[in-house]
Amino acid sequence: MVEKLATINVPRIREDFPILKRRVNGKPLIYFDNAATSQKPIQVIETLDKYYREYNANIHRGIHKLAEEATIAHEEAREKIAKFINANRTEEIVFVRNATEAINLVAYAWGRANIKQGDKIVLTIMEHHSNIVPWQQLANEKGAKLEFIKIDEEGHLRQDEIHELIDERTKIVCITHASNVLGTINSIKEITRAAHRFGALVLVDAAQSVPHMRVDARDLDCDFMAFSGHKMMGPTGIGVLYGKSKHFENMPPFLCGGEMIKEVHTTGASWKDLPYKFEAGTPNIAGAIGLGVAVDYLRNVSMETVHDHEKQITGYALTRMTEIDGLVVYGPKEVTKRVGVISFNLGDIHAHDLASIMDEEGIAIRSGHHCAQPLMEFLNVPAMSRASFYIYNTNEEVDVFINALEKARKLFNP
Ligand code: C6P
Repeated sequence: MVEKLATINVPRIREDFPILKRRVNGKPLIYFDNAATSQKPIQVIETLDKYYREYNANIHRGIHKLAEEATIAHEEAREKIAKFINANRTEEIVFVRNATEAINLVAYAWGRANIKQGDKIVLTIMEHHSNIVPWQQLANEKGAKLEFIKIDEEGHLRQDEIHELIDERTKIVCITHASNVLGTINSIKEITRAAHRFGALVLVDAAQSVPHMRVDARDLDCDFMAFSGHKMMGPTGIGVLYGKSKHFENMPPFLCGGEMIKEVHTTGASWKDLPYKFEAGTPNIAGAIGLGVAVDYLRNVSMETVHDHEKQITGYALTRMTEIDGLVVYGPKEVTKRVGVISFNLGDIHAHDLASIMDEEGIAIRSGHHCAQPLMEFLNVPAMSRASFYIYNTNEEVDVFINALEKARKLFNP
């Protein structure tokens, strides 16, 4: 457990992240690829180590001591996550591998049972591929139609399209809470109000919001919410699907096999109660327990503090980036309207070349289409570079990054 931090103490927080002591290409590592995956605090690393050293066992079936300890720790993690996003009930939290699997679960289990020919699925143009392709597959299979809410010049969803596209034929609206490219924070409550008026459900892709700001599933009133543990200081291979229990209860299972059944006969089978109906096979036990500790860590810092720090560093970086000639930043200008993700291009330098130059300086950024090709097509941009921040990043690191950008600019445009 970390001590409660009244205000953010970044040097103290950095001590919890052993990887931040690394040097890359002879330079101190500057990790600005947090939207891809975050680094892990020692509390999470030690939790995984302790689990495998001291109480590794399969859960929900063993009578022995180790099985009992592992089961308790796994279910405590579920409770922590339910509280963290203010779910109504613990059984509304289903453990999956990642946000991608969570969305696929809904598209297969809810989608196959509820979508018919002629129905509409409304997405937005800023969705990650994980929140597009499962719906394309479903729509192809059922003869349903996909429609995309587009964005204005600043990267905000177009109000007119929200109200035009969500209509009586809409069965589900699938929307990212925060864009992994533009950083835009979408107004989910407005979407849920618009969708529920027509009896449509709302799935929120919260992969880029839950790690960085307070997210209250009950307040948003969304029907489903998907996020990944690895982007919020937890281990890889563990993610969460939140769903209102009334929907989960009426949905058929997604994957079938052990752990999710009540009884099996040669003639058929019956399902366990929620949430186990959706958790077939041996789960990622260590991953779930590790994610619970990541949630403890974030709660101790406080999500308000996390968000405030990221707003501060994003604002500082945006201001300093205006000093670089030929640098174009995408997404909202106002720092309160975005998470700590800044996508950009610098003159004619290809995003991958820029990322390589940054790497030489020990700076990890991402480049490419960021798994958002429809957005890239809409903006008519082949690729972007992206810096994304977390609570352990500092303004001093931003200064090093700005110097490296200026160096790259001079290299390509002497
Ligand atoms: N975005 C990025 O660098 P998974 O891979 O299932 O943990 O997360 C998928 C996903 C879904 N939605 C959004 C908004 C995301 O940003 C991501 C992951 C990473 O932007 C990897 S492409």
